Amino acid sequence: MLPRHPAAERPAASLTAKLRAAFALSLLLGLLAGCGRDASDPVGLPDDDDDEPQPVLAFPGAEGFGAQATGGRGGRVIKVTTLAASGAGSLQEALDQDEPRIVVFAVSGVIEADPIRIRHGNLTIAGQTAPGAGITIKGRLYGDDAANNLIIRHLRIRPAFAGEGGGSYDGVQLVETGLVIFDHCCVAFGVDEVMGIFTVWDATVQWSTLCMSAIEGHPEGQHNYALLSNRPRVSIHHNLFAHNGNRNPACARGPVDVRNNVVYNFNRGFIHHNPPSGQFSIVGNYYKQGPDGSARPFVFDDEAGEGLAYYLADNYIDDPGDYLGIVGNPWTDAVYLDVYGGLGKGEEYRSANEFLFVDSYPDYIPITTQTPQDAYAAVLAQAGAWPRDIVTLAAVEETEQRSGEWGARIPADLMAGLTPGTPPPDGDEDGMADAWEQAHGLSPADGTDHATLMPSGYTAIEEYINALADQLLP
Ligand SMILES: [Ca+2]
Ligand SMILES: [Ca+2]
Ligand SMILES: [Ca+2]
Repeated sequence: MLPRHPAAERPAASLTAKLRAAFALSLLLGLLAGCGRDASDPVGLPDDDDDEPQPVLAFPGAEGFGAQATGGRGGRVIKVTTLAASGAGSLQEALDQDEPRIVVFAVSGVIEADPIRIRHGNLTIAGQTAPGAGITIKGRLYGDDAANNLIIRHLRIRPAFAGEGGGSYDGVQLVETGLVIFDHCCVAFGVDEVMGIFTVWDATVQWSTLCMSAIEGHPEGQHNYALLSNRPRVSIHHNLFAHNGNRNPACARGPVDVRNNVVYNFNRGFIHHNPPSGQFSIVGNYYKQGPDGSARPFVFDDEAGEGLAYYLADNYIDDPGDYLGIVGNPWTDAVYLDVYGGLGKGEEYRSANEFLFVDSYPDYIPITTQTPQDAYAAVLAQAGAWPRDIVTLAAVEETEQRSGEWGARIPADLMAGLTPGTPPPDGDEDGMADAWEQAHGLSPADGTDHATLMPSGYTAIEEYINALADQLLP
């Protein structure tokens, strides 16, 4: 199951086949590590078909269509030791390596580089390892074609575009890429979109913030848009979209799952910009009107491709004076129609029943679904990269207080309020702290035991970085 190079329309492998592959991988990793756990040591792997374990996901808590990314699992651990834009020990140098790799950080602060470029896939970026202040890229994060299989966590992307001609200037932009999960990332100040994932499939964007898109610099004029997607199998859940006028998100090719997001101070919420096809679940989202924009939650264009169907349920609209409460069926909700007009499509495209993607797509991991009110509280409490920076804190506070305004409000000091720390001792330089290794039966004098398969089914370095991510959350 590693490395994996998914093709755009490749049928999903069966879960059973995946688990067998995982089992084979575990044996391989154990042998490679040279210090495999005792054969009798339970590793949570199947001993017969009736006793299959839970699949090992990108990380515990990964959900949706991108949840089974493996990133750099089993590969090299590369430690970023400088905030320099390039050169020895830099993030860019780590991204330039063409092999499975897990990138950890011995520094925290601002990396001023535009763009930072992901040149090869099979990559995990573990921003949660950056001591004290996390990592902010002052610039864009772009990927090359076919840089497949990415796990990106706890990273802030804060580009600062000036001038004109920003027609394709996004905060994050991936192209022709499959199997991607963004978790607890903060992206702001995009000129075209905050996140351009137009040609990305098998993808999840979760627990992230997409905020304060720029209102200047685009040839079409004001173009403060959030997220654009035009490939199938995309999950967008538990994110904060704040101060983006449009594309919150824009997705055109189902299956797409847009669930439990908070959308604040917007003109249009979910929308198409390309002929749509397939199934769209739009469930449990919270749409909050702000000072700018008309706060129209659903905008479906008049084109209809193969298998087009929408399932809308339990979406909350907080638009004082116009609409306050859950909209069940917007096609028949007289108040909704009066305030926001039609949806752009007839009710014949509405599905009365929820799509059970898990039945049709074995790689799909169902999203833990909350009420929109609970999702609102959870997203504002937890979304984004931790520790939160001044930009995310402002976006969250303004969403709570129904304040703020559109535009890229780029602070002079991106690290305001944050204090870089020092990393814990890691004598063997395998990315895992000495003390953690000792507490988990590993050797702080063995620089190769990061690939040891742990009882959880994750490799040791993954278990370490996953624990660090958990510890960051409030
Ligand atoms: Ca774009
Ligand atoms: Ca170590
Ligand atoms: Ca070690």
